[in-house]
Amino acid sequence: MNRTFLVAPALLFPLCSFARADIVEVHQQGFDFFPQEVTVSLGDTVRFIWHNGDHTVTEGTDGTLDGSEAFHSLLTATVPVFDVVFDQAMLTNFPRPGNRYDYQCLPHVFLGMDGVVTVVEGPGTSFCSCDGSGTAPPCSNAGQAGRGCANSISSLGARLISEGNDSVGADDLAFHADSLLFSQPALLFSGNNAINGGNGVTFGDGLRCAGQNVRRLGVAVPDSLGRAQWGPGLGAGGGWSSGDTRNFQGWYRDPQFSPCGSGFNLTNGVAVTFTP
Ligand SMILES: [Cu+2]
Repeated sequence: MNRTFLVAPALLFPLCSFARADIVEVHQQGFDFFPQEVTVSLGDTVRFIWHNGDHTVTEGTDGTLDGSEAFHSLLTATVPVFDVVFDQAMLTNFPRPGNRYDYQCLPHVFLGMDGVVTVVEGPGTSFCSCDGSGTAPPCSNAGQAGRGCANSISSLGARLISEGNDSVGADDLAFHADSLLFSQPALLFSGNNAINGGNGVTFGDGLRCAGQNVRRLGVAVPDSLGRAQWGPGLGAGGGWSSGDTRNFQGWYRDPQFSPCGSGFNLTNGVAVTFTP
Protein backbone atom coordinates (compact mmCIF):
# COMPACT_ATOMS: atom_id res chain seq x y z
CA MET A 1 0.00 0.00 0.00
CA ASN A 2 1.56 3.26 -1.01
CA ARG A 3 1.91 6.32 1.11
CA THR A 4 -0.41 8.46 -0.99
CA PHE A 5 -3.29 6.14 -0.26
CA LEU A 6 -2.62 6.25 3.46
CA VAL A 7 -2.31 10.01 3.62
CA ALA A 8 -4.99 11.19 1.26
CA PRO A 9 -7.41 8.47 0.23
CA ALA A 10 -10.12 10.99 -0.66
CA LEU A 11 -7.94 12.32 -3.48
CA LEU A 12 -8.15 8.96 -5.19
CA PHE A 13 -11.90 9.00 -5.58
CA PRO A 14 -11.94 11.29 -8.62
CA LEU A 15 -9.77 8.67 -10.36
CA CYS A 16 -12.26 5.92 -9.64
CA SER A 17 -15.65 7.54 -9.22
CA PHE A 18 -17.39 4.17 -9.07
CA ALA A 19 -15.37 3.10 -6.04
CA ARG A 20 -17.61 1.62 -3.43
CA ALA A 21 -15.29 1.77 -0.41
CA ASP A 22 -15.86 4.87 1.64
CA ILE A 23 -14.52 6.54 4.75
CA VAL A 24 -17.11 7.16 7.44
CA GLU A 25 -16.11 9.61 10.17
CA VAL A 26 -17.02 9.24 13.83
CA HIS A 27 -16.02 12.16 16.02
CA GLN A 28 -15.23 12.18 19.72
CA GLN A 29 -17.29 15.01 21.19
CA GLY A 30 -16.86 15.37 24.96
CA PHE A 31 -17.93 12.02 26.36
CA ASP A 32 -19.77 10.89 23.24
CA PHE A 33 -19.06 9.41 19.86
CA PHE A 34 -20.90 11.15 17.04
CA PRO A 35 -22.71 9.77 15.17
CA GLN A 36 -23.18 7.16 17.86
CA GLU A 37 -24.49 4.58 15.40
CA VAL A 38 -23.27 4.22 11.82
CA THR A 39 -24.15 1.71 9.12
CA VAL A 40 -21.37 1.05 6.62
CA SER A 41 -20.83 -1.05 3.52
CA LEU A 42 -18.49 -4.00 3.47
CA GLY A 43 -14.99 -2.66 2.76
CA ASP A 44 -15.58 0.75 4.27
CA THR A 45 -13.25 2.40 6.76
CA VAL A 46 -14.57 3.98 9.93
CA ARG A 47 -12.31 6.86 10.95
CA PHE A 48 -12.44 7.81 14.63
CA ILE A 49 -11.35 11.41 15.16
CA TRP A 50 -10.17 12.86 18.46
CA HIS A 51 -11.00 16.40 19.62
CA ASN A 52 -10.04 16.61 23.31
CA GLY A 53 -9.33 14.55 26.42
CA ASP A 54 -8.01 11.01 26.72
CA HIS A 55 -10.19 8.23 25.32
CA THR A 56 -10.11 4.79 23.79
CA VAL A 57 -12.01 3.10 20.99
CA THR A 58 -12.43 -0.46 22.24
CA GLU A 59 -14.66 -3.04 20.63
CA GLY A 60 -17.06 -4.80 22.98
CA THR A 61 -19.54 -3.94 25.69
CA ASP A 62 -17.94 -5.37 28.83
CA GLY A 63 -15.78 -2.42 29.80
CA THR A 64 -12.58 -4.48 29.81
CA LEU A 65 -9.62 -5.07 27.54
CA ASP A 66 -8.81 -8.78 27.36
CA GLY A 67 -7.45 -9.34 23.86
CA SER A 68 -10.71 -10.61 22.38
CA GLU A 69 -11.54 -7.21 20.87
CA ALA A 70 -11.93 -6.80 17.12
CA PHE A 71 -10.25 -3.42 17.48
CA HIS A 72 -8.78 -1.23 20.20
CA SER A 73 -6.82 2.02 20.21
CA LEU A 74 -6.18 5.04 22.31
CA LEU A 75 -7.82 8.20 21.00
CA THR A 76 -5.75 11.05 22.39
CA ALA A 77 -3.70 14.07 21.36
CA THR A 78 -0.91 11.71 20.35
CA VAL A 79 -3.27 9.27 18.57
CA PRO A 80 -5.82 11.68 17.10
CA VAL A 81 -7.05 9.40 14.30
CA PHE A 82 -7.87 5.70 14.40
CA ASP A 83 -9.02 3.87 11.27
CA VAL A 84 -10.84 0.54 11.31
CA VAL A 85 -11.47 -1.27 8.02
CA PHE A 86 -14.66 -3.32 8.02
CA ASP A 87 -13.74 -5.74 5.26
CA GLN A 88 -14.33 -9.44 4.77
CA ALA A 89 -11.28 -10.24 6.92
CA MET A 90 -12.83 -8.36 9.83
CA LEU A 91 -16.12 -10.21 9.46
CA THR A 92 -14.31 -13.54 9.22
CA ASN A 93 -11.79 -13.03 12.02
CA PHE A 94 -14.14 -11.26 14.41
CA PRO A 95 -17.66 -12.40 13.57
CA ARG A 96 -20.45 -10.66 15.45
CA PRO A 97 -24.20 -11.29 15.29
CA GLY A 98 -25.76 -9.17 12.58
CA ASN A 99 -22.30 -7.75 11.74
CA ARG A 100 -22.88 -5.39 14.64
CA TYR A 101 -19.72 -4.04 16.32
CA ASP A 102 -20.37 -2.33 19.63
CA TYR A 103 -17.51 -0.30 21.02
CA GLN A 104 -16.80 1.88 24.02
CA CYS A 105 -14.32 4.27 25.57
CA LEU A 106 -12.86 2.31 28.49
CA PRO A 107 -12.31 5.27 30.85
CA HIS A 108 -15.75 6.73 30.15
CA VAL A 109 -18.04 3.80 29.45
CA PHE A 110 -19.70 4.53 32.78
CA LEU A 111 -20.77 7.86 31.27
CA GLY A 112 -22.33 6.07 28.33
CA MET A 113 -19.46 6.81 25.96
CA ASP A 114 -20.10 4.04 23.44
CA GLY A 115 -21.19 3.47 19.87
CA VAL A 116 -22.11 0.93 17.22
CA VAL A 117 -20.87 0.13 13.72
CA THR A 118 -23.12 -2.15 11.65
CA VAL A 119 -21.77 -3.59 8.41
CA VAL A 120 -24.12 -4.41 5.55
CA GLU A 121 -23.15 -6.43 2.52
CA GLY A 122 -25.47 -5.27 -0.22
CA PRO A 123 -25.11 -5.54 -3.98
CA GLY A 124 -24.55 -2.80 -6.53
CA THR A 125 -22.27 0.14 -7.08
CA SER A 126 -22.38 3.60 -5.56
CA PHE A 127 -22.23 6.43 -8.11
CA CYS A 128 -22.92 10.16 -8.46
CA SER A 129 -21.02 11.42 -5.43
CA CYS A 130 -21.54 15.10 -4.68
CA ASP A 131 -17.90 15.47 -3.67
CA GLY A 132 -16.91 17.65 -6.62
CA SER A 133 -15.42 14.75 -8.60
CA GLY A 134 -18.29 14.88 -11.11
CA THR A 135 -21.02 17.46 -11.50
CA ALA A 136 -20.39 20.50 -9.30
CA PRO A 137 -22.60 20.83 -6.21
CA PRO A 138 -25.42 23.39 -6.66
CA CYS A 139 -24.08 25.94 -4.15
CA SER A 140 -20.57 24.81 -3.18
CA ASN A 141 -22.19 22.38 -0.73
CA ALA A 142 -20.00 19.40 -1.54
CA GLY A 143 -20.36 16.25 0.51
CA GLN A 144 -17.92 13.42 1.01
CA ALA A 145 -17.07 10.76 -1.54
CA GLY A 146 -19.83 8.18 -1.86
CA ARG A 147 -22.49 10.60 -0.60
CA GLY A 148 -24.91 13.26 -1.72
CA CYS A 149 -24.44 17.00 -1.27
CA ALA A 150 -24.13 18.59 2.17
CA ASN A 151 -27.41 19.40 3.89
CA SER A 152 -28.42 21.57 6.85
CA ILE A 153 -27.34 19.02 9.47
CA SER A 154 -24.50 17.14 7.77
CA SER A 155 -21.48 18.47 5.91
CA LEU A 156 -20.90 14.88 4.79
CA GLY A 157 -24.15 14.67 2.84
CA ALA A 158 -26.70 11.85 2.95
CA ARG A 159 -25.65 8.39 1.97
CA LEU A 160 -27.58 5.53 0.40
CA ILE A 161 -26.29 1.96 0.74
CA SER A 162 -27.78 -1.39 -0.18
CA GLU A 163 -28.34 -4.53 1.81
CA GLY A 164 -29.41 -8.03 0.85
CA ASN A 165 -29.07 -9.52 -2.63
CA ASP A 166 -29.65 -8.71 -6.29
CA SER A 167 -31.92 -11.73 -6.80
CA VAL A 168 -35.36 -10.96 -8.23
CA GLY A 169 -36.65 -14.19 -6.74
CA ALA A 170 -35.35 -13.53 -3.23
CA ASP A 171 -36.62 -9.94 -3.30
CA ASP A 172 -34.62 -9.16 -0.16
CA LEU A 173 -32.90 -6.05 -1.53
CA ALA A 174 -33.15 -3.21 0.98
CA PHE A 175 -31.62 0.24 1.35
CA HIS A 176 -30.36 2.30 4.26
CA ALA A 177 -29.72 6.02 4.30
CA ASP A 178 -28.03 8.15 6.93
CA SER A 179 -27.55 11.89 7.55
CA LEU A 180 -31.16 12.63 6.63
CA LEU A 181 -33.29 15.00 8.68
CA PHE A 182 -35.21 13.67 11.65
CA SER A 183 -38.92 13.15 10.85
CA GLN A 184 -38.63 14.74 7.39
CA PRO A 185 -39.97 12.37 4.72
CA ALA A 186 -37.49 10.62 2.45
CA LEU A 187 -38.47 8.94 -0.82
CA LEU A 188 -36.60 6.04 -2.43
CA PHE A 189 -36.97 5.93 -6.20
CA SER A 190 -35.44 4.05 -9.10
CA GLY A 191 -34.73 4.96 -12.70
CA ASN A 192 -33.54 3.03 -15.73
CA ASN A 193 -30.76 5.52 -16.52
CA ALA A 194 -27.80 6.93 -14.67
CA ILE A 195 -28.19 10.60 -15.61
CA ASN A 196 -25.34 12.46 -17.30
CA GLY A 197 -23.09 9.44 -17.51
CA GLY A 198 -23.56 8.75 -13.82
CA ASN A 199 -22.48 12.20 -12.67
CA GLY A 200 -26.01 13.53 -12.28
CA VAL A 201 -27.39 17.03 -12.78
CA THR A 202 -28.13 19.67 -10.16
CA PHE A 203 -31.60 19.40 -8.64
CA GLY A 204 -32.60 21.36 -5.57
CA ASP A 205 -29.76 21.25 -3.06
CA GLY A 206 -28.45 18.04 -4.57
CA LEU A 207 -27.75 16.04 -7.70
CA ARG A 208 -30.34 14.05 -9.59
CA CYS A 209 -28.62 10.76 -10.44
CA ALA A 210 -31.39 8.39 -11.58
CA GLY A 211 -33.95 9.00 -14.30
CA GLN A 212 -36.22 7.54 -17.00
CA ASN A 213 -39.14 5.30 -16.09
CA VAL A 214 -38.94 6.54 -12.51
CA ARG A 215 -40.62 4.36 -9.92
CA ARG A 216 -41.44 5.58 -6.44
CA LEU A 217 -40.52 2.78 -4.05
CA GLY A 218 -41.70 4.19 -0.77
CA VAL A 219 -41.50 7.05 1.71
CA ALA A 220 -39.64 6.52 4.99
CA VAL A 221 -39.50 8.80 8.00
CA PRO A 222 -35.96 9.11 9.38
CA ASP A 223 -35.34 8.35 13.04
CA SER A 224 -33.79 10.77 15.54
CA LEU A 225 -30.33 9.91 14.19
CA GLY A 226 -31.37 10.72 10.62
CA ARG A 227 -31.52 7.14 9.41
CA ALA A 228 -34.15 5.55 7.19
CA GLN A 229 -34.71 2.15 5.63
CA TRP A 230 -36.67 0.85 2.66
CA GLY A 231 -37.39 -2.77 1.83
CA PRO A 232 -37.04 -5.68 1.60
CA GLY A 233 -39.91 -6.50 -0.73
CA LEU A 234 -39.28 -3.68 -3.23
CA GLY A 235 -39.71 -5.83 -6.34
CA ALA A 236 -43.47 -5.47 -6.71
CA GLY A 237 -43.22 -1.70 -6.84
CA GLY A 238 -40.05 -1.71 -8.89
CA GLY A 239 -41.09 -4.04 -11.67
CA TRP A 240 -37.56 -5.14 -12.56
CA SER A 241 -36.54 -8.44 -14.08
CA SER A 242 -33.39 -10.51 -14.14
CA GLY A 243 -30.74 -8.76 -16.23
CA ASP A 244 -32.18 -5.29 -15.62
CA THR A 245 -30.06 -2.55 -14.08
CA ARG A 246 -31.84 -0.04 -11.88
CA ASN A 247 -30.40 3.14 -10.45
CA PHE A 248 -31.64 3.86 -6.94
CA GLN A 249 -31.58 7.20 -5.15
CA GLY A 250 -33.10 8.88 -2.11
CA TRP A 251 -34.87 12.27 -2.20
CA TYR A 252 -35.54 13.98 1.11
CA ARG A 253 -36.88 17.16 2.61
CA ASP A 254 -34.61 19.71 4.30
CA PRO A 255 -37.18 22.46 4.78
CA GLN A 256 -35.71 25.02 7.14
CA PHE A 257 -32.01 25.68 6.67
CA SER A 258 -31.02 23.90 3.48
CA PRO A 259 -27.68 25.26 2.21
CA CYS A 260 -28.96 26.31 -1.22
CA GLY A 261 -32.46 27.23 -0.06
CA SER A 262 -34.45 24.77 -2.13
CA GLY A 263 -35.77 22.80 0.84
CA PHE A 264 -34.85 19.38 -0.56
CA ASN A 265 -31.78 17.29 -1.30
CA LEU A 266 -30.74 13.83 -2.49
CA THR A 267 -28.42 10.96 -1.64
CA ASN A 268 -25.80 9.39 -3.88
CA GLY A 269 -27.06 6.80 -6.36
CA VAL A 270 -26.68 3.01 -6.18
CA ALA A 271 -26.83 0.94 -9.38
CA VAL A 272 -27.93 -2.68 -9.05
CA THR A 273 -28.06 -5.28 -11.83
CA PHE A 274 -30.56 -8.00 -11.02
CA THR A 275 -30.12 -11.76 -11.26
CA PRO A 276 -32.86 -14.42 -11.28
CU1 LIG B 1 -13.63 8.73 26.70
